[in-house]
Amino acid sequence: MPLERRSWAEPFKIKVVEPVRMTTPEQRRKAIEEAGYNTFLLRSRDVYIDLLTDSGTSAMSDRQWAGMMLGDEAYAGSENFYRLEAAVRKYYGYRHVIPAHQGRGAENILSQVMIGPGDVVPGNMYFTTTRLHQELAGGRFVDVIIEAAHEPASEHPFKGDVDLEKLETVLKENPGRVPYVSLAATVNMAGGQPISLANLRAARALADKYGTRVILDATRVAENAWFIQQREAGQSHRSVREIVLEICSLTDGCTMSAKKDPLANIGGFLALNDDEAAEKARNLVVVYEGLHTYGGMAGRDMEAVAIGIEESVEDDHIRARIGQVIYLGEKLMKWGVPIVKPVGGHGVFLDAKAFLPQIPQSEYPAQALAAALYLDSGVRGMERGAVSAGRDPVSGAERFPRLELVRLTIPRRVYTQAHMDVTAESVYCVFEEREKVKGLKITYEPKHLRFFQARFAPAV
Ligand code: P61
Repeated sequence: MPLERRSWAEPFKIKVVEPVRMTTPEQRRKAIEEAGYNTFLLRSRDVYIDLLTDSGTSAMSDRQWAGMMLGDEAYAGSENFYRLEAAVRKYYGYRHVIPAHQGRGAENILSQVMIGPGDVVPGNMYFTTTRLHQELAGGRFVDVIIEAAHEPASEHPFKGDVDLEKLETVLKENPGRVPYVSLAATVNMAGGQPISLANLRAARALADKYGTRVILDATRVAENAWFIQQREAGQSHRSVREIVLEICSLTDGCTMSAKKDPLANIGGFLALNDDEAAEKARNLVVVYEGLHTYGGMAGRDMEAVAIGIEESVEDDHIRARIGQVIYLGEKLMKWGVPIVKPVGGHGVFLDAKAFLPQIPQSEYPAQALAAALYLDSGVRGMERGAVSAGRDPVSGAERFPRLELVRLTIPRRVYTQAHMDVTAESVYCVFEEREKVKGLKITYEPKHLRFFQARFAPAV
């Protein structure tokens, strides 16, 4: 057999390990019942391979841990804030940096500063916390992502792209009522799908034409930059670092959850170029987060974020990070398991509608599939379908999105290829027995972001 040589391996070696626990089927049955069939309500000690999220679950580098010892825990003017500010300016290029405890803290401040009652916010697909803060500020989110984003089987290379006609219609029909265009890189709810530079430039031009701003959700911007490098014409010679800087330069500011790309366990920030908006944000941050030089983070956390930002834009890092996600996705595709194509940046998304066609969307097939996968092997994924979409704030009716997915999210630098193999095998076992999986009904539903705490029981 000819030797097939891999072109890359992880650009790190492992220095510290954390034991994980295997459980028996009976233990898992009891645990998922106690959790009301909601993987968010499982105790992590009952989870074998935790693919709930890539948020705050990264393995920090030795440099980041060393940086934690340099925490300047001064209430005001911490040295680490200035290190964070310098990193944001250097790698993302924004002028003003307002720290926040995590992404949604930044979203709250941004929404309160920019959105008023009756405003309309177009964007490339909703994200749960982002849309909720826009709605709580009186705005209405309008989805202007391309059609292909809603089709799991579409192989479009940039499913995060904006439908420019739809965007222009929203801008034209709502003069003076669009505070900004809300663009994410990569698009989480679409399956970790990137936006192209060409499309971002065109969206920017439309925003300029109608006199509004573009705000980026930069949470996974380095992952998006890698896809641009790999797939967009004329970009293959550029570094991820250069592309990240260009993406940010096409926008007026960003919100960031530093728990993702920047490889930290907690943290976030709002970054803006506009002096006046930044001044307002700096004033509001003291109400909700903390002083404007820590925003809810400890000094040591800001240091970890500053170092993590630098590590996150390294080509070798991103290649291995997304390479691992693609490894899992390709294995599942080879076995005929329906997933969102192309494989996304931060996880593999199972297409629950195609996986479990016997379960109507009103019985939450993705929720049922996430529970079934946990029962099989202790692998924990997350529902991203009707439960996550929640209810319309005005009518109260459930919003049934076209995508009904289970996300298997890969934490950065945490799991090995063997963990990916075990995961793929478990998904395949559930797939083989898919007709046995039954639908669910809600037994408890909280008002906001219901997917986090809702409880379920078998529908029949
Ligand atoms: C996640 F089930 N994401 O993917 P914060 N923007 C984007 C995010 O992905 C994001 C935030 C803003 C999480 C955690 C999470 O419905 C959920 O630091 C693109 O988490 O506040 C977070 O950043 C918010 C899981 C959030 C969820 C909301 O797992």
